[in-house]
Amino acid sequence: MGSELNSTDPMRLKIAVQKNGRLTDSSLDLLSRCGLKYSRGKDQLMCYGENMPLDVLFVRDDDIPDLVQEDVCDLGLVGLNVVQEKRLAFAARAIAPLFETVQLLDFGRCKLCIAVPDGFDYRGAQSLQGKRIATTYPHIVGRFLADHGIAAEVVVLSGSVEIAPRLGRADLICDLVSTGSTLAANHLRHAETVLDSQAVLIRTPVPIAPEKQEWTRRLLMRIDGVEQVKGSKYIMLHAPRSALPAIAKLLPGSEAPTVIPLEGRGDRVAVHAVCRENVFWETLEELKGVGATSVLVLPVEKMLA
Ligand code: PRT
Ligand code: ZN
Repeated sequence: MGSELNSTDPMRLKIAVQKNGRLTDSSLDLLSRCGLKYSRGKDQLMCYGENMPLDVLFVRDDDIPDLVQEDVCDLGLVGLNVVQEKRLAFAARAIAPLFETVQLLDFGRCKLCIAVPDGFDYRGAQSLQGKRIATTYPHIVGRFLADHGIAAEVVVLSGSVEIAPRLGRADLICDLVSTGSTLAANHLRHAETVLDSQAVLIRTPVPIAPEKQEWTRRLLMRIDGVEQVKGSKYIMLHAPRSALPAIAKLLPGSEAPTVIPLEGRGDRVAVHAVCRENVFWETLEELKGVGATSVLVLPVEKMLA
């Protein structure tokens, strides 16, 4: 009861997260990695941050930009596809969008694609002329058609887009694809990518109440820190000083490694570096090839620039 009262406190930050879907686990994992402790009951619509003045609202992903637009939430975690569709829908109604993308996040990757039935002779956007395209993204598809000067009919569906051609409701579709297995199972094939999508952090461009600004700043910095270390590795090795230029070339995305002389080992030094990309066995073998020994690769948990 106490937490319910507190969670409507206007001085607490609110972040909208998908309630139950593909983005839910990764969104909550991101907030946990930012240090948020919360308790979530089954079917709960809101949960109260126990160690930060931050509450999580669980909603359908399509509602997330609206909640930020209406100032119910300060922040949201949602697919770029949803953000773009909403932005174009607002533009069509001459409404200024009150949500802006702060950061791309390393999950929820997919592509919004035009897909055609097997046997459809697709030769670029011109092949869409006069066709019926089924989609749940009418504004993005409308923009794509307008950009290519194509007149086609957009058939708006709320789901199961992939079966529209078989049902005779459309000639082809525009839908999200990740592995491609849904397309294959429905005898469709990728023809064109309309949008590369992934989860994004959105926020209101309206100035946040001064009482919430400090925690907004801290949370955004932590999210940035979590995103930066995803896939990053800390690498330690010993090598001859003369091999340093070759080692710098081999270490992916590393900046200014720390070089420490090794007591009583003449020319040999210890090298410590953060690599912004994964370090593969091939790289370790090449490092060995230029004289590196005692190579250790460790995961990076947190990073504050
Ligand atoms: O109930 P709610 O409205 O919140 O959920 P939802 O059903 O609208 O969304 P959900 O959970 O399916 O997806 C949420 C977000 O995840 C999307 O807006 C995208 O940003 C992202 N995402 C990533 C995907 C996919 N990958 C994806 N593959 N969203 C949907 N799909 C669907 C696609 O529509 C198609 O039906 O998966 C099928 C294709 O997958 P493959 O692997 O067979 O190619
Ligand atoms: Zn949805």
